[in-house]
Amino acid sequence: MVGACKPIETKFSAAVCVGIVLMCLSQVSTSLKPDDKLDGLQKLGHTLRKRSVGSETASDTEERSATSCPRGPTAGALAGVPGVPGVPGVPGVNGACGETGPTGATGAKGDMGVEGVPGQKGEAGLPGLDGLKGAKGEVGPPGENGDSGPTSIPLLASCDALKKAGFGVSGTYRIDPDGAGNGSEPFSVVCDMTSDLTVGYTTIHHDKEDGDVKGFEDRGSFIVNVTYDLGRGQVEAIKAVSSSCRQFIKYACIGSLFDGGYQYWISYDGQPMVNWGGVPTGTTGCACGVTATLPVSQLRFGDTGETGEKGVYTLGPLQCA
Ligand SMILES: [Ca+2]
Repeated sequence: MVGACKPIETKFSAAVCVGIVLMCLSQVSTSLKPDDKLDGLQKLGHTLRKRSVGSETASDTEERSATSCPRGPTAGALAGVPGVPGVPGVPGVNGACGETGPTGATGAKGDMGVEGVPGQKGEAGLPGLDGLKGAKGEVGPPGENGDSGPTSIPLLASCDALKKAGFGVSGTYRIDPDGAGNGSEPFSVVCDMTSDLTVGYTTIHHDKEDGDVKGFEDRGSFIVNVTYDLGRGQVEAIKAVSSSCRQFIKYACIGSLFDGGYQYWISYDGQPMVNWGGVPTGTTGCACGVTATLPVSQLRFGDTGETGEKGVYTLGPLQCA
């Protein structure tokens, strides 16, 4: 605010000048009492004369500087009452602004602000990693004793032999048809213990139990090769200790000739067999139920090449007892 600053010397000088003028006016009013002034002259005459000589130069100077003041007896003015103080002069003009002061000291630390509003909830984080595998648990208490079953299954020659020995549950058993320590090693077979009351059937499955026949016209041109679960040596060993074997075979056809040599099967020894049944009434089994010819090694079909001609075959497992 430099512009607001004014030199103060001007105001001070004006105040002193006005004060001098008013003091002179008070001397005029005091001089209106001539008796007091005359008495003063008589009492102080001698002294006044002595001083007037020595101070003549000063008196002349006073007259020139205050020409507006009425001149009275010098002795009266010296004896008069002191005048009233003059009126203060007019304030002088503001002085020039001073130089910028040094930087003040750092103020004290302010109070702590108001607590802020809580922020919004953040997004869900990524799923955590899988935990570490837990430690191995303690060993549990021992279980209760089971029922007393057959302590051991005897190694017999066939399923029928096992059935006769009291094992009536169908399932997988180990047999040794040619005897322990003789011929082939023992092997596992499926035993059918329930399809007959007294007979246990050693059952040998294969890979062609059923299928469609279509698109082959010539006699026996549709060929189905049958592969059994047991090798030929094991099959022969089973047949050797069995009194008979059976295998279910069926062919259902539409628009296709069954007779005439179009459909036949190949025996285990490679002979074409056309006897699909035709057994006399009252005879169990079929004409093909001859141990020497079973099992079926191949199926042959034909007369299914024209529109509306088709067939379905079914071939069961070999069962011997
Ligand atoms: Ca053996």
